[in-house]
Amino acid sequence: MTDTDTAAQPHLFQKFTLKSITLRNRIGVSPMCQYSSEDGMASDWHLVHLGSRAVGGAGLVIAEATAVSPEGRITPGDAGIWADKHIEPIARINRFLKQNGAVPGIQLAHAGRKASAARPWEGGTHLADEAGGWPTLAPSAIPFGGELWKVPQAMAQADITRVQGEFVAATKRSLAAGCEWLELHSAHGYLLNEFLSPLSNQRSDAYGGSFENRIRFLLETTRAVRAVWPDGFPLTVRLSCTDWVPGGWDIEQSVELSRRLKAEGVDLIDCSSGGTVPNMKIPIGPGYQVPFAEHIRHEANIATAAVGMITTPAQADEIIRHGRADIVLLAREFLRDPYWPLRAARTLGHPEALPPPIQYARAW
Ligand code: 531
Repeated sequence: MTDTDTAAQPHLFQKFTLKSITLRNRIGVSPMCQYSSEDGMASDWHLVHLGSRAVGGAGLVIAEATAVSPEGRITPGDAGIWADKHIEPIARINRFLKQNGAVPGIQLAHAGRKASAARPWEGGTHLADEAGGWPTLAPSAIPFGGELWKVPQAMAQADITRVQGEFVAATKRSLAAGCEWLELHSAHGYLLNEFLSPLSNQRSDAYGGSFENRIRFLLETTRAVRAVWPDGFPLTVRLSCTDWVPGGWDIEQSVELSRRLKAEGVDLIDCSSGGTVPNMKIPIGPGYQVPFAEHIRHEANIATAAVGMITTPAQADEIIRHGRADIVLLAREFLRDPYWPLRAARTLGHPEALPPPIQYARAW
């Protein structure tokens, strides 16, 4: 190792400040459904699942897709934040995350036409109402298809207004629970994403048809959420940057939408893809979604997160070093190793970039 090597901190371990919030490094835990809640409640599982990744050195820990209403859950086991009783269990987790150096985030979600499904390990297919399922909502009465066969109810204006109110109420509860980073889930074919894509939105009113109309539901929801979420706390939006289907939503629409979201006070775009329709042909490979984060960062002049098949420290550091994204979010790699950031600092030759918790120091 040369002097130059030791002098230069890996880019992955540089601090990142967004509004009044500073992450200790560029590594975040991507929201990952645990399907382990009863009546939406966060449990000891969530404390250990999220808490161990803060102990492992993540700068940001985003709690899984958390439903703004019972109807908005993907499965009966989803986490939720539709009632005040949900606040304290999340607050307990957030206190632990902060004590261990991570910024606590939450992803607010409504599953739209993909709601009312069995947990993945119970088959993942739609549940009939008699089998513990419930009626679903979407921009248009078009089923997702395949095993998600339920025909959703096309939302009336009253439904649109109610769901937007649910996002606002969920935002206030997130704040009360001590969350400092809030993400709206507008990807993977869930409700907000369903409005964006012409494949799932075939409305003929002000919320469908043109690009301007399809983005209206998300922009209005964002505006309402931003109004109650503190200016100093980051508001982010996860997008599926492309449907991977000709004639569907694509990266250029995502760039223009990102500009509009920035104007509404969104601070970062979390760049994912797919999930709007079944059986897409996706060129999956290491970092396959990074080009979306890079393109949006440069074209819309907004901070971005890269996510999807990011696994090695060198790969993650390269993404940050070359300005392809501001942060990386890891999902499955964090399931394999909650201490990934501690290991990454050592693999990159800079153990000083992330000291271990004092209790673990003799092992690191
Ligand atoms: C995986 C997924 C990724 C990309 C497109 C569609 C699906 N997901 C995402 C999830 C839940 C489970 C599996 C969420 O975004 C909530």
